[in-house]
Amino acid sequence: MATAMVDSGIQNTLKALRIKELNEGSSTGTKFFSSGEVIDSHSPVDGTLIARVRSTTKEDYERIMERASEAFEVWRLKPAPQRGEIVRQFGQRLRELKEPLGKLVSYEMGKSYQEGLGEVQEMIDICDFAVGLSRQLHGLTMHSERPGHRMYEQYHPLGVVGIISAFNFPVAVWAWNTALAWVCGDVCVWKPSEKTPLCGIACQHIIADVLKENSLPEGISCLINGDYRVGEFMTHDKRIPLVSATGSIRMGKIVAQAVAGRLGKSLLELGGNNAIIVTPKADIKMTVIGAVFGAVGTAGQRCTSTRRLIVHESVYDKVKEALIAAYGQLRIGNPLDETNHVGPLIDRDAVKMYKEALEQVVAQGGKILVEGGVLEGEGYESGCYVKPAIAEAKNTFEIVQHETFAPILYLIPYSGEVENAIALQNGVVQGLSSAIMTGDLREAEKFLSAAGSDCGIANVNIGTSGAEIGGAFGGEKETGGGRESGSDAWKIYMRRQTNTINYTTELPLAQGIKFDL
Ligand code: UN1
Repeated sequence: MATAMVDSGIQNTLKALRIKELNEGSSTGTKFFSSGEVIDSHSPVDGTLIARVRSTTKEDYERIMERASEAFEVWRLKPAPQRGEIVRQFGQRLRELKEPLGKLVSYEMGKSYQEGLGEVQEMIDICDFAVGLSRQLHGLTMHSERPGHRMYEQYHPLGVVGIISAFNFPVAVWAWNTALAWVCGDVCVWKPSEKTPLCGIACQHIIADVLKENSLPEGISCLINGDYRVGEFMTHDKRIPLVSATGSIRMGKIVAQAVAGRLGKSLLELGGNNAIIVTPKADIKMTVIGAVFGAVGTAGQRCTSTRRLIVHESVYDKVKEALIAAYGQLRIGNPLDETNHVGPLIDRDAVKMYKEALEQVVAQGGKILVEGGVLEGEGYESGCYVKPAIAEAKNTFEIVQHETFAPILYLIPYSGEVENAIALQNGVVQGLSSAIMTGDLREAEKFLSAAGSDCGIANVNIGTSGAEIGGAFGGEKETGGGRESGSDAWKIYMRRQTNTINYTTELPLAQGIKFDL
């Protein structure tokens, strides 16, 4: 049950990340091994069985939770800047391992090597952010209404944070959560997607080494593997005050209800149905670059992928033609070959959903502008490579209202003022990312106003994907309302305590209440 045969470049990558040591029953290579049923990790790049990983049983989970809880006792009392130092070392290790980890992300998940490296860069960036943050976990000081009293607030660690992440960002989303949670004094239990278990193991190895070198308990970072049933261990576990989950709206609703049922907190980053509005004042060249990268980058499998292009009728034909020409240039193939633009979808189930979506858009009255299809033949043996497609559609089509995790772009015309485009953009249940392409200040400001985009992210003259870590990341409506990574997203990983201290020999009551004995 050891690593299956893969080509030598990948063997070296696995070796650098110590994944070659994998064998049955010790899937994490650390003391936190799991012993449940086997999960196969197939690369969508070439269909190879890269490795087999054991999933986590309930007994394993209990053991891991014990270790996590013990580690929390130690970790929460370490001064935050010292916790930041550990995260700094982790970021340094990521710098050293950027290439092999980026390559594993590319090979196991299927995104381009450049995007794999970009994902590791996001991890490094959030570590840097968290290191600075470790000296800035500020609360406020307030004036007490009572004489001789001082009032302030402070933030304390929460405890064990549960992280459930998706296959499409198999390493970065974990880091957004852990880097912050760790400086906040929390310990983390992570369930990566069962579609990308090796990325999880690689990350666990990296942090486990850093913890060991610093004589810290490995329970600060724990890994569990498996499908939704393993995720349910955490959502139902009262010892986990916060569950951060990234995935589909369907999954998010289940997680939210389970966690709310025990009055825990959840941080949800769910589906998007992101649009770019293209007004008559748009720069068409910029629009095409932003739209094409947004729609076909990561083979349309980002939460932030551009799914809808809402184009003013006066520039509609021009934009349409430019897009068709650009799609004609796209090279689809092995994502480790840097000359290719589009890699495979994650698996054949995803291909099936892609095909169904294209059938449905036609059945619902849409018109295909750039033909899709599944690629066959040499280099496409995994059966996961598809052609990015464009369809003319109406916003109200049921399929357009739905997030299909595939490179399908819907072109939707609008007429009249920008308000009409904003109404279309907001006319979906999801609220993650949005963008407007315009050189007109009034249009841009309307889009950003309180009557503008209802999304968590609203960009001007930038596409919908590729957010930087410094801003809070997440969305409204059925995207779940959570915020991760930058700005003050750290606050969800801590509990706030208000402290009032009386330094007099009297005990005056607030609100002027008299209670004389
Ligand atoms: C996701 O798809 O879940 O903004 C995250 C972006 C990336 C993160 C996407 N920085 O496209």
